[in-house]
Amino acid sequence: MKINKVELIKTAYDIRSLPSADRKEIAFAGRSNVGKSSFLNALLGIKIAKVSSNPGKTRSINYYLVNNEYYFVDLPGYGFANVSKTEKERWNILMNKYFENRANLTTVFLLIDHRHLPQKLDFTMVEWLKNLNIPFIFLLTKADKLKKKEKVQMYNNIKKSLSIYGEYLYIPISSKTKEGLKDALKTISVVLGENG
Ligand SMILES: Nc1nc2c(ncn2[C@@H]2O[C@H](COP(=O)(O)OP(=O)(O)OP(=O)(O)O)[C@@H](O)[C@H]2O)c(=O)[nH]1
Ligand SMILES: [Mg+2]
Repeated sequence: MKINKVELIKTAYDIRSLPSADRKEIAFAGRSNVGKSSFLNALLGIKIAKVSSNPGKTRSINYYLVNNEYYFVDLPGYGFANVSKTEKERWNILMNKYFENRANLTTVFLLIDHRHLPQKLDFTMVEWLKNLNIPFIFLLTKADKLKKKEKVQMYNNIKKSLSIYGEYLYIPISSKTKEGLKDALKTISVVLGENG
């Protein structure tokens, strides 16, 4: 799959504002600051998603229409400190409704920082997706920040800690060096049923 065209078509703060589920979509989920928006920008080859070193940049569900054919969805991150109870509740309700209502959702790409073991909320997200029978694939972000040896170690440790849930695909990526972006795009093409 080649990216030819990208448009931000919707910034939704509630479930009613989502575009109709009339085409295949994939979503990018993960802790706040893990690098979801950066990854989308790097993958799509365009600075379209807002990036910030302050966690909690993406609060809305952002819909990108790719090649006039697919929705790539940047989801608001979870797990940043200093967030009010009301805001957490809002996130919970929004995400719950999102995952339960998008019949066209093909796969969730769950981003985890390559440097750290998955945390409590990552496990919660995995359990959530499993319970709803939504397929998911892991992207290990910020791979550029690890030395070769550490990378191998962390890769194995992350995989091991999630093995209680089953066998999954793990793709190390870096939006900075572009490592893994081709692999990620190839996998995206496969889950969307594209050939090539
Ligand atoms: N070194 C390095 N830094 C990265 C990479 N990806 C993202 N970052 C940095 O990490 C910070 C957070 O990136 P974002 O893409 O905004 O993260 P996000 O997951 O969209 O965060 P929320 O919108 O808060 O959920 C920014 O300072 C980025 O520059 C990467 O591959 N390598
Ligand atoms: Mg973001």
